[in-house]
Order: sequence, then C-alpha cells, then structure tokens
Amino acid sequence: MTLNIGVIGTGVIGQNHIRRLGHVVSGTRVTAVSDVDTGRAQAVADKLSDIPTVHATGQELINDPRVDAVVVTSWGPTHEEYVLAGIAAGKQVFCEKPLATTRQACERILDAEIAAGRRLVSVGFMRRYDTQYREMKDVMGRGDIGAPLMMHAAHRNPSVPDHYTSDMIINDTVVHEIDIARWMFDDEIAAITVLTPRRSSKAREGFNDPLLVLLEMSGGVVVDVEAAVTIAYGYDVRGEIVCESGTVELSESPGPIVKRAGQYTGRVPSDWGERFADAFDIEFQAWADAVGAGTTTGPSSWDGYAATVACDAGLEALRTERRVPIVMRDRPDLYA
Ligand code: NAD
Ligand code: ISE
Repeated sequence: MTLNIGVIGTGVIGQNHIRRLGHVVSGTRVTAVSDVDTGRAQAVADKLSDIPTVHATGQELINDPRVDAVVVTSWGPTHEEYVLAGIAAGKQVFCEKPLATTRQACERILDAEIAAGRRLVSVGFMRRYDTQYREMKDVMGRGDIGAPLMMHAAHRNPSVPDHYTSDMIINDTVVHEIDIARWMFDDEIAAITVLTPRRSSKAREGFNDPLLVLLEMSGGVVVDVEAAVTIAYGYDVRGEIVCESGTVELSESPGPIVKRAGQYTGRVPSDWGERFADAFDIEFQAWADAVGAGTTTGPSSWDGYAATVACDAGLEALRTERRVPIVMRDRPDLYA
C-alpha cells in the first residue's frame, strides 16, 4: 500500500523532504502541499512529476481524504496548530523540530495525544538515525570502556540567515544536542548553564555567538556543547564521550582522509543537508514503515516536550547568567 503524504511548509527542509518522500523512501508519495506563501507551494508542486494538490491552508490539507499522514515543515511557532489539527483528525504527524516553541504549547500537544489514547506524533530529531551516533551509543552500551562520565560536543554552522536570533542558537541549534544527550544516556537533563565566550567579530551586534552550554544529566554525566553559528569554514558536528576506561567519538570526516606530501585532508560538510542526508532517509523510511503498519516510531511528543523545556531553561540561563534547574511534569504512561 502507498502512503499518501501531505506536506505543510514548502521551504528549504520541506522541499528536501518532498524529494525524499517521492524518490528515496519506498511506499510513500506526496499528494498534497501547502504553505502560507501559496506561490511557493504552487511552484514546488509544479516541479514534481506527479503534481500534488496545493491547499490554501494547512488545515484544509489535514482534512483532505487523500492525505493519510502529515509532515509539518513550516516555521516552529506554527507547529502546534498543525500538530493539534493532525491529532484531532486522527492522522499520523511527522513534525520537524521543534515540536512547539513553548512548554505550554508542548503540554497541549501531550494532553491531546493522551486524550486520543495513542501515539500520533513523531518529532524530527534525525540525529538519532545517524549511523555514527548509533554506533557511539552501541559502543558505550557494551560497557567495555566503562561508564560514561562526560561528553564534549560541538555544533558549528558556517552561517545563519538574517532572521536567525541569539535565542535560536539554543532553541534551533543546540536543541539537537539536548535531544541527543537525553537519547544517548537514556536520562533527563537536570540543569543547564550557558556561558558567553568572547563574541566572534563575524557575529552582528547583540548576537551572542559562540555560546558554551553545559547540560547536567540526572545520572551525573556532564555534556558541554560549543555552539558557533558563524564559523565560515563548514558545517561541523563533533562529539566525544569520555568513559571510565576509554572514549568514543564521532569521525572527523564523513569521507576518506587523504594523506599526501606531508599533509592530510578530509571533507567538511557544507550544511546539515549534506551531513545528515542518510539519517533523514533512514528516519523517514522507519516512520513510513511504521505508519503503513498502523503505528508510529521515532522521537515522541514527550521527547519534543523535554527538549523545549530544556531550551526554555537554557534561554533563562543565558539571560540570568545562572545555572537553571529543569523541572518537568511526570512522564505520562503513553510515553513509558
Ligand atoms: P524555511 O523558512 O525555509 O521554510 C519554512 C516554510 O514555512 C516557508 O516556506 C514559510 O512560508 C512556511 N510557513 C510559515 N508559516 C506558515 C504557516 N502558518 N503555514 C504554512 N506554512 C508556513 O525554513 P526551514 O529551514 O525549511 O525550516 C522549517 C522547519 O524545519 C523549522 O522548524 C526548522 O527548525 C526545521 N529544520 C530542521 C532541520 C533539521 O536538521 N532537522 C534543518 C532545518 C530546518
Ligand atoms: C537548523 O534548523 C537545523 O536543525 C540544523 O540541523 C542545525 O544545524 C542548524 O543550526 C539549525 O538552524
């Protein structure tokens, strides 16, 4: 059976996922698209060989009987509305990160999904599907390098668009490390601290780039995340876990390292699309297979909620220059 997908938000990642759902993932086709910029949605639709219906609103798309499941790739503040509408329609929803931009909005989604009595939402934290992160977790889980003590992480972007604000370093960029730390250590974050190193001369006035974020996990592991979003040289995501008797780290380069004439070189990816292309493919295939089988998989609304609560605390830590403890509601049984 082919799963008919409706995509809300036809910007950069929306187009990326439309291509993926049409040409990479098996068992899916895009039958409808929508964007607040209808001209963009129409232009995207017109380029596809199997032209989808262009809906004037996301709500209309969700209610379209030719849409079995919904992918939300519009701007973060619009996610809540579409995820709630998808749940109300009883349709599976894949929502790009963030699940929603405030704790309260995430709680409304949790409440709606709990009332529906089944998981209908999957959040796009694609790093969980990245081969290197998965191998890192496997190595650590085997136990032969001892218990984890610390993780050093770096998240470097070559540049960011003009609408990207200081707060987004935390809730748009470091949100990935927040999710990966929770997943990697099967643990919640207990507290967050944010330090502001010397500001890069490449960062515009009032823009705190880079940041150093410290995540204290409930079990005692400490994760430091360097986030630098005007680093220019490429898209560089790094991670090393220090255990009691060994370490495990992500590879320096996605391709081969070439040693020649007393030097060595490797490729630095240009952006998230290149670095995580395979992870996105695997993520969507897993989601499509699960939805086709009448269920869902992947990061849940609870994971989306936990990440947003940690981001809120991170923003408070940035403003107050203090360590901020993280307090969450009890985990509902649906997400046990
Ligand atoms: P973008 O600005 O390129 O595209 C967003 C699109 O949403 C635009 O076309 C805009 O017109 C549309 N839109 C805005 N409000 C809308 C509304 N109310 N209804 C319908 N459409 C609306 O942004 P993007 O880079 O594609 O990011 C979109 C989402 O994907 C964001 O939540 C972002 O955080 C996430 N994202 C995730 C990753 C990742 O690595 N997982 C990477 C990039 C973006
Ligand atoms: C973007 O929205 C993403 O999610 C990318 O993965 C991340 O690297 C980038 O910093 C964000 O702006």
